Order: sequence, then C-alpha cells, then structure tokens
Amino acid sequence: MSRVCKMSKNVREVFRLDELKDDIRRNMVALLGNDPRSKRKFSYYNALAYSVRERLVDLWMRTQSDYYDSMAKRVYYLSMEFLPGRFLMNYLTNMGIVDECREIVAELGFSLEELEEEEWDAGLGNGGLGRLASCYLDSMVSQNIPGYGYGILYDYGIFYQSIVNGNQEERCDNWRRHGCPWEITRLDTLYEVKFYGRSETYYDSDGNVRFRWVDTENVMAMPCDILIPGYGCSHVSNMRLWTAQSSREFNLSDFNRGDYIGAMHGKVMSENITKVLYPNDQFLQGMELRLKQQYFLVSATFQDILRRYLKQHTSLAALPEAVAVQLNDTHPAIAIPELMRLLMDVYGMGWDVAWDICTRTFAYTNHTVLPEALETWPVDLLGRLLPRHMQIIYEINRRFLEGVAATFPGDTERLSRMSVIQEEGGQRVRMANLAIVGSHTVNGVAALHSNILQTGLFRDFHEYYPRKIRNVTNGVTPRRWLMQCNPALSRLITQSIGPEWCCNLEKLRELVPLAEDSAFRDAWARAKLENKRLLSRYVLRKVQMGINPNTLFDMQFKRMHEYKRQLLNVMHVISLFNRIKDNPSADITPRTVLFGGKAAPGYYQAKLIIRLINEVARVVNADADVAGRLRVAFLPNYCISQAEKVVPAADLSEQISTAGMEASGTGNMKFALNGALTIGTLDGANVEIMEEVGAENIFIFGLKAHEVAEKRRSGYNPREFYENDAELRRVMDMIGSGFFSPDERGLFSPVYDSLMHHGDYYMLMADYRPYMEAQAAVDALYLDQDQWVRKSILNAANMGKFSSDRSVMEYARGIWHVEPLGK
Ligand code: F58
Repeated sequence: MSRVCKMSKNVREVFRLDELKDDIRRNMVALLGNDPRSKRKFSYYNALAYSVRERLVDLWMRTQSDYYDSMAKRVYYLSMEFLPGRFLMNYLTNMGIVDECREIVAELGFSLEELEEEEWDAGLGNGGLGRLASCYLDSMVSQNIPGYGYGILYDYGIFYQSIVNGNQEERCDNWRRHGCPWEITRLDTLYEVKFYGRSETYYDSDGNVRFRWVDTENVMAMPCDILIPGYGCSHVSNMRLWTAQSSREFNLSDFNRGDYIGAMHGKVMSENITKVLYPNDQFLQGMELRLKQQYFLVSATFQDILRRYLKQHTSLAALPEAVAVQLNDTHPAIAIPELMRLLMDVYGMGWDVAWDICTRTFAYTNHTVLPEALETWPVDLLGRLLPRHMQIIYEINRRFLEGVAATFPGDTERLSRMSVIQEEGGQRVRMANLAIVGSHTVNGVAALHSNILQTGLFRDFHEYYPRKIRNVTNGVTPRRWLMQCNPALSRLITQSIGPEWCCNLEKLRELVPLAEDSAFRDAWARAKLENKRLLSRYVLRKVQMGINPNTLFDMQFKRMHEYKRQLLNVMHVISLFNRIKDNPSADITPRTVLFGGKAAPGYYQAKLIIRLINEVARVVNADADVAGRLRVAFLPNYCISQAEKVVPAADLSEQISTAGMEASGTGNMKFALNGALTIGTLDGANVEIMEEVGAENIFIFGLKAHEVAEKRRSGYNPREFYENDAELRRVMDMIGSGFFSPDERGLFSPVYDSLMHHGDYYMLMADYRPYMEAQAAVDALYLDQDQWVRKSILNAANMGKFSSDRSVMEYARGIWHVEPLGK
C-alpha cells in the first residue's frame, strides 16, 4: 500500500501528465492520421488510449526484467476465455490518474465518460469463468505475483444481443473492426501448431523406441499482448492472446501447383481457428473446431513457456519449481498430454520422469457440476486431430487404472467410472478425469461446490487421492467492481475509513460501526440514489423506458439458464401483478424489476424465457392500476460495461439458482460489495456470503442442496405444489393459457410444460412459496429505509473475503507455491 500512495503523490511525474495533452494531439496526427481540430470522440478516445498505453510500456519491461533477474517462479493462467470488458478506465484507475485525466480531457473539450463510451468491450468470454480469469490477472499483478494470462484473441467475441419483438437476436461482435489500441501484436514471433497426421515409431541412437508426429497440417500462432497494470502500477503484466495465421509453406506448395484458389481456401480455413468464441454457457458442443481452438491455445502457449524457461535453465527437470500452470476448467486440459509429448518426443525424457514433471506443474479448477457442461471428446475425433496425444492419453489411463485396481482390487465398476475413457455410447475421452489424474491439485470455486465435488461428482477420485481436491472460493477485484464502477460509494468509503480498502478489502469492516451513524447512513443512501439515477438515464437511453429511482431496484443479471431460475423471478412478478390487480389500492412497496443476460443461441427454453420476460413487461408496464408500483424491463446485451452501470444501482440482488447447481457465482459478490441485499438460495458462494454478512442481513429461502438431491431420489411431484397453492396455480395458468401472448396462445406452453409435465427439474414449484415469503420480507424491510440502509452498509462492510486478492493468495500459497515478488 505504501508504494501505491507514493505513486499517487508523484503520479504527475511518473506518468508525465504534463505532457499527456500534447501526446494525445501528437497521436491524433502521427498514429491516427487525424486532424487534432476534429471533434471526433472516437479518434480522441483512440489517441488517449495510445497515450495512456505508452506510459505503461516502460514499467512493463521493467517488471519483466525484474521477474527474469530474480528467476521468480511464474504462474500461467490458461483459459479459453477472458472477459476484460473495457480497458481505458481500468488503466486509469490502476494508474491512479482518473481525476488528472478527466481535467486534461476536459481541456480538449470532452468528458472522460463520453470518451469511455467509445470503447467496445473485449467480450472474449461467456460469463463467470471468463470474468474470473480477468479478475485474477488484476489481483496477481496487483500483488506482485508473476502471472500471465494465456488465451485466444477471437475476432468475434460473445455475440451482441438485441431484442426484437421480445425475442433475442444475435449479431456478430466485430469488436476490433475499428482497431484496438490496447493490443501489441508481435508480428515477429510465430509458432507452428500441428494438426492431424500420424504418430510414427522409430529407434533413437541408443536403440530406444521413440515416437514422432509426422505428416501434419500446420497453422501458425501469432501472439498479441495486452498489458495488465497492477493497482498503483508497481508492476505491469500482460495477457498473451493467440491468433491463427496460415503457414507459409502449406500455401506455397499449393500455389506452386498453380492452385491459387485452393491455396487461398487452405489459408482461410486455417485462420478460422481463432475467428469466433463458442457462445455456449454450461453446455459443450463437441465440434472439431472447438477442439482445434483448445489445442491451438495449448500448443502455442507451451512453446512460449518452454522458450522462456530454457533461456534461464539448461534442463527441464526443474520445470515445476519455475512454472505453475493453472487450467481454467478442462478446456485447456489437452495441455497434459501435450507437455508429456514435448518432454518425451522432443526432449527425450522417459515416461516416469516426464509424468512426474507434468503432475507437479498442473493444477485444475472445476467450475461446474452440470453434466452437460462436462467435456468429453469422441476418441475418433481426438485420435484423428491429435493422434500422438490420443496414444499418450491411452497410456496415462492404462497406468492410472493399474494403480486404482491395486488399491481397490476387484472393483470393476469403480474402474469404469474413473477411467479417462468412457466406453458406453461410443468411446469418448473424459477431460475432467484426465485433468484430475494429470494435476497435483483440483479445486472447486466455493465451499459448497468443492464439497459436492468431493462427495458427489469426483467422489471416487477423492477416495483415491484424498488430499487432491480442495476449495478456493472465488473473488472479484475491488478495483473494477467498487473503485472504478462506483465512484460515489468509493469516495464515501475512502472519506470515512481511508483509501487502503481497495488493496485490503477486509478493511471495509471498519464501516460496521458507521452503520449506526445516521449521517453516514444518509450519505450512503445518497450515493445509492445517485447511482440509481445514472442507471435510470441509461435505461431510458437503451430501452426508452422511464424508471423511478425511488423504487426498489430488483436485479437479476447473468446468463440465461433454467438452473439460474429467471423464471422463478418472473413468477414473482406475475404474482405481484395479480395482487395489485385484485386490490388496486393495496399498499405495496414499489419495485422496478430489471433483467439482463444472454441465452446460448441454440438454447430454446432460455430464449423463450427472455420472450416471456418481455411479454410480462409489456402487460405490466401498460397497466394503469400497476403504474408507479411495478415496472419490469429486460436490458439488452448484458456485458461487462453494462454490469458496471447496473451493479452500483441495485437494491436487491437475485441469486436464486436451484441449490447445488451454481458452482459459486461472482455477480452475487459484486452486488453485495456495492451495497445490494441478496435474496438467494443456499447455493454456491451465497452460503459464504451469508456467513460473512450474517443471516439477518440476507434473504435466504428454499431447498438446500442436500434436500434437492433427496427430493430427486425419492420422487418429486411438482403438481402437488400447483394443487395446494392457489396463487401459484393462477400464475402457472396465466403462463400456460396465453395471457401474456394473446396473439399466440400456445407460445409459452413449453415453459408451462417443463414445470407441470416434464418434472420441473430445477424445482421452481417447490421453491415458489418460500421465495414469495422471502420477497415479502424484502418489501417490508424496504419500507423501513433506516434498517434497509443499515443492512446495505453491513453487506458491503462484510464482503472483505470476496476480494480476488484473497483468492489469488490462496492459490499462490496453497497451489502454485509462489510468493509475491519483493517479499
Ligand atoms: C461459471 N462457469 C459458474 N462456465 O457457472 C459460476 O458459478 C462460477 O462462479 C464461475 O464459473 C466462476 O467460477 C462458467 O462461466 C462457462 O461459461 C463455460 C464456458 C465454456 C463452455 C462451458 C461453460
């Protein structure tokens, strides 16, 4: 922290702020070829971005030589997804120059906010898993842990969602169409990535059998770096994202044969690898291109890691002492056979030595227990695309099962459950099993989730490797998710307890006594109201709808998925509507219910729920009896920059997944950190949020994870709830009968049927009444603003645990075995 404060004192000098205005003008001309007298916001945003970035390059090079000189152990975070969102404000925040920059930009005739809005989000991920990776990069570099992100630079990130006649429509997210000032393309670094071909045996000079991978089709990987400044900028790291380039000789042979179009086709096909992010959340499509993307990331990354390592080491034997690789879910798990291949086939090691190095290098984080999201690849496909890897996987499995059989003699059922190869329904490679076997540590992302891994999904593995499966509860970076997104509240907090909280979130606890101070409560309420006003303006701009900042802002923003139960929220909205219609003079707490989230393009039921939200909104918002008491809106294209507007303005955060299904959740943390009260089930990290903020400051309802499991076992009958609850019955009948879709009566039958006729897998019917009761408690409390604000303060004050700084330190000490540099 002392370093941070020192930096902010002489920030003008360090970042040459006196020259910033001239640099912006210079970049307008020299880099962008624009007339500085033009008032184009986009040009000025770019000129500012380049001028900010160039101030970090020096610090970044210094950081890299620090790491090199100290021979520090490095952490590589391998992820198919990163969700950094926008960079400009994050750079300025972490450099500590937001206010200074605002002044300079004003002198040029702009507001910082309007230039900020010119930036497109880098949406290189689907949701929580990708955003977590970005929070972890921020926390690693801010705490001087030598870490790098490795991922893919997709040309098209997560699709742009628009709502047309109530339906989701997807448009391609051509986010770099007008360039991206943050990326530093390394045109001179290229690695060759191989595909297809076959594995050939030969004898080396000592007469040993060896393997080589031949007759391959090759694609080149080119890196593009994006700098990641730590808070206070004592260190600057980077994420390295790969793009696919066609290989030259591949084309040349075709060109020489005179087949120009054929050669161009090959070029286009190979460059397709990094074209587009797969938009599925919690569902894996077994497409060949997806597996290609995974191996492309892994192969390029390991060439880069080993090149860097071999600059300072003569033997690979000490790799695990110098390198820790964290696999962000199983998506990069093909890295395990890849490292084995490199160590054996390229560097000549024997199996046992190579395997020991491998298992001491990798650790794997699991983010889901949903069966449809667990990756398996058909053996045929994997064997065709990566023949040598398939051989290695078989050998890993053979040796592994030998060990299991020795520990559990005669237990063939167990062998087939634990095998890396699934036999039933055509042979497939189970990537989770491979990742567990090839890693030294496996972690879940919240206490409940890790417990479910140990006792449920990975139980056999937990019995076999009793210390391998552990927990590291997720966290979010307080820099972006409080300091940057919520200046009003941050200012108040800093005035009250000093600035240290943003690097030591536990400090927020000093706010606890202030919850009893009515002047502080007023200031807190004013900050919230200011944020609600800002959001109201945004909503008006986006969906042309006026919302009243003095109503309770009830928010559910996350990917659309049945297990997240946006439908349960809608059922509550419909119930409120009915209550108002039945008794128009009833005294009810005015609410604005806001939704946002993307549905996977092929996920029919999730898309239908978006439509339902919009149709319910249409009916509710047009009703004169309801006016002023209930409003509903769906904000299109939920993304990081939208989250930064939504999160600070929430009163109530909806975290209502079926217990046992949300691994952790991180939106829950962001909302509570910004003073929203949570209504939620005992699922994922909600359990730990309750422990931290106190059961009296959160609205917990519904079945617990073990009760959901028991109900599934003993037979769950959703109709029972329908028959015994008139209010629920009425809601269901309205959905089923076409009340919200008068022109197409059967439109929402699939929604009705999923609950009434297809078993209500996510148990909405069972949780409806408890949810309604919890919502009634919310209404009552909101009427007592003093108590509400008190609890809002206590929520934020007790969120210290959920800083990603804490999570990253747990990984560093317990899994990666690295210490912050300079300590
Ligand atoms: C999410 N997973 C979990 N997966 O659902 C959430 O509970 C958790 O907080 C978060 O990870 C971080 O740990 C998630 O976002 C994906 O998006 C995958 C993308 C690739 C296909 C499979 C799902």
